[in-house]
Amino acid sequence: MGRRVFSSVVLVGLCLCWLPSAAQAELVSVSASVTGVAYPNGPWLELPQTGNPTAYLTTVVLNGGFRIFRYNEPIAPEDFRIGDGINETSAWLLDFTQDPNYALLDLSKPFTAIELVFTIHGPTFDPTDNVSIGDLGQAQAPMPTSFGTNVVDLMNYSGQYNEATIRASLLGAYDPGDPRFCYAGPGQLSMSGGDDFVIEYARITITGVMIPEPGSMALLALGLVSLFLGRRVLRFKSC
Ligand SMILES: [Ca+2]
Ligand SMILES: [Ca+2]
Ligand SMILES: [Ca+2]
Repeated sequence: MGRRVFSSVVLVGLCLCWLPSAAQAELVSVSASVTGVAYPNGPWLELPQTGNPTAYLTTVVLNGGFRIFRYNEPIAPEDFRIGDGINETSAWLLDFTQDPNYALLDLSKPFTAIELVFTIHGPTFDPTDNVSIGDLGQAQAPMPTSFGTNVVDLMNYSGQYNEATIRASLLGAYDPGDPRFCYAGPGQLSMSGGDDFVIEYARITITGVMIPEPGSMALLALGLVSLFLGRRVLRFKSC
């Protein structure tokens, strides 16, 4: 076997070894989070229990990045107290475009992992409460298992909360039609939760396929050309 043929065989061998790893997609993770303060140090607001209760429906108390309000007309004394973790709604916006890795995430391909982390406190735990993504509604929305930090795998949670629906929610725009909740454009998720807790922290981390960098594509093309030329040399020598 001549030296050129041997070199070509080595080249083809190297290319065959290298190509699968080059073609394999790399993964990238992006996160968005919101932080408030912990119960019972939250910004309680005591509204007077006189006057027109419906006027209170426009009152929003800010707890860091969380917006706390009474969803329905207040009736019980706790309804007039906003930020005490009883009978109230929290809303927040997760903005993934602030993560520098967001531009690297290929939104046209399914995500490989979606993790929700949230920390809640309050006077009385209610297992029927939930935290939801605006577009997906409260049906099957993640429910906390206890006060403190909850970690939820959202990839195949249930029903409306799966990879495809969450990715669609991230790609689209969501207008809640209610200024107390958060509008979410592309790259953002509008979330809310309630009604018997103060939320201190919320984060979603999404892992998906990384958009191939131009340098990697050029390298892949070079590998393919090398492979092609190597085969041409082998064929010529064997004639
Ligand atoms: Ca309250
Ligand atoms: Ca309640
Ligand atoms: Ca409740």
